[in-house]
Amino acid sequence: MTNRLNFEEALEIIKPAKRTLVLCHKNPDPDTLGSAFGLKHILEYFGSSVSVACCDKPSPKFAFITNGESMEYVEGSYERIIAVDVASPMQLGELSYLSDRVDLIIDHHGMNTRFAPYYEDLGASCAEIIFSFYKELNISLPKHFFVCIYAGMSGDTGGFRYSNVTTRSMKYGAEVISQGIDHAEINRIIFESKTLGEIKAQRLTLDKMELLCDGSLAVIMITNEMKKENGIGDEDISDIVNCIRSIEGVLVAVSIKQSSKDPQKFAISSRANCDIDVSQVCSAFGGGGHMRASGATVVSSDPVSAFSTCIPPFEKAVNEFKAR
Ligand SMILES: [Mn+2]
Repeated sequence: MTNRLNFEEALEIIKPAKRTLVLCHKNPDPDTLGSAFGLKHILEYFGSSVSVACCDKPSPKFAFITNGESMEYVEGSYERIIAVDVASPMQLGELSYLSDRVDLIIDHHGMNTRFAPYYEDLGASCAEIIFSFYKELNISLPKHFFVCIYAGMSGDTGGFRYSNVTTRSMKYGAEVISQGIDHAEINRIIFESKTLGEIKAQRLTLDKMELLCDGSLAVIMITNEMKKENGIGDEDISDIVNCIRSIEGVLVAVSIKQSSKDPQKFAISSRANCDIDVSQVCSAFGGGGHMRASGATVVSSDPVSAFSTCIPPFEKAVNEFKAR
């Protein structure tokens, strides 16, 4: 039995006024946040009361999307749960126990595990889907809705630069900008503003990274000990994979981050600069994502064994690509 919903069916789930919980994926990025808070405007338009929750605290710099809400999950009698930009129960992190109560998944990951009724559209961002709902509904929403949508679209396309950008992305981007939002300021916050902790994490990353496969594979492992020694927190290392990805000649960049809460858990983030399908490597570890941006969590006794579990499959993928 398929639980795939078409556009109209998804809208029919969204419209009734209900107490609603919207769930974001762990390590919340501008797309999951922008999609959730954008959807909140649509739901509120139809008379719903809406809470947005995430297992991880969003970076304070995204307060322009979240309005500074804590997004902590509060137990409540929700009549409807909607997950946005969430590809699998695992991506809900500590809130994954809510996955079997989800009524609707709205997602653009090609690898969604479809753990609940889902509406899927393989556009560049989940925010594009939320914007397509708004267009169909033909309703009037506050300016903040467009701020949320722009943040999501720009976040997942690297400022409308990545290979996932389509003519629809540009068209929607233009429509959103025409609402008079400060798009330059949104891009500055997302891409150019870093906390001191993030800069410290970058320095540590450049210092400790390793180049494998003759410089084609860049790897950084951040252990809890390294975090402590350098005075950096988990919120500071969310983006380090992009820091090593920009090195000339690197085809794939991988970060491995030891969990502060459970030291035997290691979060892998991978990025490809070419047509190496890193989601395939990550799916072997029970993770997934997009072809050029993917992640997984690996359980390992210590950082050294985590490294020797995670890295060889990436080396293999890079070497095979180079041998083509
Ligand atoms: Mn996304």
